[in-house]
Formats: sequence, structure tokens, C-alpha cells
Amino acid sequence: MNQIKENDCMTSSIISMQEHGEDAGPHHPVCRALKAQHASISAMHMRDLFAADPARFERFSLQVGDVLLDYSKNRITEETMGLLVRLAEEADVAGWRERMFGGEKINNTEGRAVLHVALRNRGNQPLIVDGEDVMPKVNAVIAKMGAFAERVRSGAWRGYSGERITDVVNIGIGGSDLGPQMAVQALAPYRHPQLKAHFISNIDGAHVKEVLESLNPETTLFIVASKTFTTQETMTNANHARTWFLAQAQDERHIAGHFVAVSTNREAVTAFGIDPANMFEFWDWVGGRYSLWSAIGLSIMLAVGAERFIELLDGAHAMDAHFRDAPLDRNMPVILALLGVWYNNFFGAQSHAILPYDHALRSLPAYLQQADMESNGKSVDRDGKAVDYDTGPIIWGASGINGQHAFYQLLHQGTRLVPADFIVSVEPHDDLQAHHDILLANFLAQTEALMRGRTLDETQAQTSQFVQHKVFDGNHPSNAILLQTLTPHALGMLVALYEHKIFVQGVIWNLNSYDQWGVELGKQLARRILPELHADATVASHDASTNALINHYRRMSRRTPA
Ligand code: G6Q
Repeated sequence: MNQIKENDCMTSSIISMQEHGEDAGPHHPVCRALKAQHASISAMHMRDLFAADPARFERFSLQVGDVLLDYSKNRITEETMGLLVRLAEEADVAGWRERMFGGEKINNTEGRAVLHVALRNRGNQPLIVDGEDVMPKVNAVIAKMGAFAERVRSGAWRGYSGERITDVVNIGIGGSDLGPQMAVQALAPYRHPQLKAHFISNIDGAHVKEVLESLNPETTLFIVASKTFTTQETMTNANHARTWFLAQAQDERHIAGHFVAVSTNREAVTAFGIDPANMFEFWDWVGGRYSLWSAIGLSIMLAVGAERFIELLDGAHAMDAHFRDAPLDRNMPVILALLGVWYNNFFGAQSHAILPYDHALRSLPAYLQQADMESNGKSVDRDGKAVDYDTGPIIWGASGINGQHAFYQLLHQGTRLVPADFIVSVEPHDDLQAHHDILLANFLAQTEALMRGRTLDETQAQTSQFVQHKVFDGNHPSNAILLQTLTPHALGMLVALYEHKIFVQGVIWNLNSYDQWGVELGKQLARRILPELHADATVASHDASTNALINHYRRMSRRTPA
């Protein structure tokens, strides 16, 4: 197992100590105490902690609305949690939380506020950015989306030939794709029966072709979802869709009935040929990966209706209220964040698995991968200073039950520590109770097996062959998150829970979680390489590998540029 770095845990403690003019460093009391705590916990097995404390579940679980978090199967004691909460206090999580809710420009490198909480601020308390309460415009866009969605869903909105819309295609990528796609999938039981949702993100022409091939232009509505409206993949796919549509519709005037836009860039939307009346606006204080609550969620609203979409917002708002008001030691996002820091910075865990036991949540791991890794995958702090501690882990995962037959071997018997979140609903939407019982039994069995393991003696009692191979060390941490039912409200709570977890970790690691400069370089280079792919002269301006690959492509590609 990885050892902690000499300087780990210098994060918030240092910053806070510097602000208070006190002595800073790895010998700061919280750091020292957490390191000592790690040493003593490392020698303990969770099996023994459970045996010694029948109230361990009550001590380490928390219910917020319909979300139950059991975090008792973690390598913690009350002392550990007390120290981790002190770390959060010293990082000034409470202060940063108020700064976020207060509309301060905590995204310092882009000079922006971070106010996705305003999008689901169902209490309508004023939220101020640059001296302006943003709530009236937030509410106006929700109302505009609702009216539009109702017209499409009811069949009042007609395509150019008079047919009703049967298919909605969201064209977007990254934050303008993953959230809506995940939510539409998660809320499948609530979807309009005669309105199918499709998502096109990949610039690989195979994606747009595959989606369009089954569609009829007369009954298809495109949502071009792009905050900037300049993203190459999205604009290329949108232009292809426009050409495909016009090949049949013939008249550019028909575009108005079949293309709408979600963007912050009115000019570019108009230039594309979309009527600004059919543009749904959002604002620079909504980060792409935090935007499913905004007009970027239009495809969700079209799928499930305005009422259900509002329930999704209500759920997120309930989690926001909990996050803002609950004391740190009873605060679900804070607890999840601190447990993550515990394994990341003290146990040297490199990754964190998201394991939904719910077919409808199968895209949640990919969604959270972006939310977390793009937010906290940083190696300089908010002031640009290189960090000397680990920041965001690798987030990965897949449907848990399928994972059991694939990658769980490594979770149980590999050499790495992989903390994991297991997520399930108590009541399924379907009526296949026998299926759900098996699902639940496996969900419970896996967290138990990871925690308990199977000792040599227990193994020997069952078998005499290959005994060493069949021993399970156990002591692998997991969180169990139980929703009552995967309703829009519960989904809203769940997603907001993770958003705030990411926020808290960003504060503890002193990061700006809301920029993403790491995606820039590749984009710049791609712009430079694109014309070189079909240049006349041999390309020699890159490194030997890149040059050779470009030249190989030039030689071998039988295509001419589009
Ligand atoms: C998210 C990122 C990124 C973004 C996409 C799409 O936080 O910024 O994933 O959402 O690059 O950007 P546009 O919405 O501007 O097309």
C-alpha cells in the first residue's frame, strides 16, 4: 500500500495557519494527530471494530430525506472522524460554503461566481452576483423551458409537415451531454411514452450517423446544447444535423421548428440560424459539469415534463439546504468528502469506485468521473502554487452487479485500496421483486465481504485446497447509499450530494474546482494538426512520434478532406 507523503495533510492546515499567522507545517497538531491516527487505524480490522461496538451503524450513518448513508464500513473511529472534521474546520469549509452561496467569484482564474445552487433555489431567496439577484432570470428561463416542453410533449408543437415531434436529439459534449444523458436514463420510468431522447456527443461520424439513421426529419427536434456555442465537436455535429434536416425539409425557414439552442452565446446561436426566441439561456456562473439544472437540462424536461424536472430541482435544493445548515459532523457531503480525503491523503488510495446497483444509474459513474476529475484533478492550488499532496482521485465504476462478474476480483484480493460507494434503491420501479431481492442481496453481500473478508481459519473450515488463494483480507472500505426510490427528487439529492462532496474536497485541497485549464492544450494542438492531415508537404514540425503518425495517416488515408 502506498505510504503517505511527508507533506500530505499540509493542505488546509497550512493555509489556515498562515492566515492566522501561526506556525504551519506537517507538524501542525491536526496533521500530526491524523498521521498518528492513520498509524493506529492501520493496525485495526473493521471486523473487530464492529465486534467491539454494536452501535457502530447508528454512530456512523445518517439519513437526509430519502437518502440513507451508511459509512460505518470505513476504517474510522469516532476519534478519526473528530480529527477529520477539525481538518474541515481549519480549511474553513463553512466560510467557503458561504462564499459560494453568497455569489462570490470563487472561480478565481475565470473571475466567475459558482452558483449552480441558484438554479435549484426553490425557496427563491435572493442570490446575488455582481449586485444583481439572479433569481428572476433563473425563474424566467425555467418558465420558458416549461412552456416549450409542454407544447412539444402535448403535440401542440408541430414539425414543418404538420407532424408532432417524436424524437428529441441533444447535441452537446462534456457537461452539455453527460448530465442530461445520465438524468434522462435515470428517470426512464417517468419518460413521455411517445417522445424518445437521443444524445450525440462524439465527433466520430459514426455517432451522428447511427442516431440519425433511425430518425425522420419531419418529427425530430434538435437541441444544440453548448455553453460557448463554439465547441468544435458540437458545432460540427450540429451542422451535419442541419444539412441532414435540410436535405429533406428543403427550406431554411423550417429550421425554426426543428432546432433550438441552449447557450450563453446569443450571437453565435443567431449566426447558426436558430431563432433567438428558441434559445434557452444560462450564465457564466454555471459551470458545464454543474449545468444539468440549467437550460442544459432541457432534454430532461422534455423527457419527464416540467413538473418532474422541478422535483429534480427540489431534491437538489433539499440537499443544498442540508449542506448549508447541518453541522459539519452531521453533514452528508462533508462526511463523504472527509472519508475521501482520509483514504486519498493518508492511505494513499489512488482511485474511488462508484458502483450503482441500479440499471437506471449505469451512467452515473461516467457523469461523476467528469464532475470530480475535471473539478479536482489539479496540481496547483488556487493561487497557482504547486501542491505537494495528492488531490482528486481517479473516479471510475460501472453497474455494481455486472462489476461483480468482472473487476471485483481486484477490489477483494488485489493489492490496491479502492474505497467504493455502493448505491441502491429500496423500491424498484419495476414489479420484478425477485430480481430486486437478488440485486439487494448482492449489494449487501459485497459490502459485507469487502469489510469482513474471510480469515485463514474460516477458509480452512470450508476447503483444504488452495487455501491461501481463497483467503480474503477484508478491511476494504465502502459507503452504502440507499435511496427509497429513484424518483426525480431522490436523483436531485444524490447528484447534489456529490457536487458538494467535490466542493468540500476542493476546499480542503485548496483548489479552484471550477476551472479546467487541463483540457486546453490538446484542443490547441488538434486545431494545429487538423490542416496538416491533408497538407501537401511532409509534416516535420512535431516530435518524431507525432510527425510519423501524421505522415503515416497522410500516406495511408484514402480519403480527401471533407
Ligand atoms: C465542463 C467542461 C466541459 C464543457 C464541454 C462543452 O465543465 O467545461 O465538459 O461542458 O467542453 O462545452 P460547451 O457547452 O461550451 O460546448
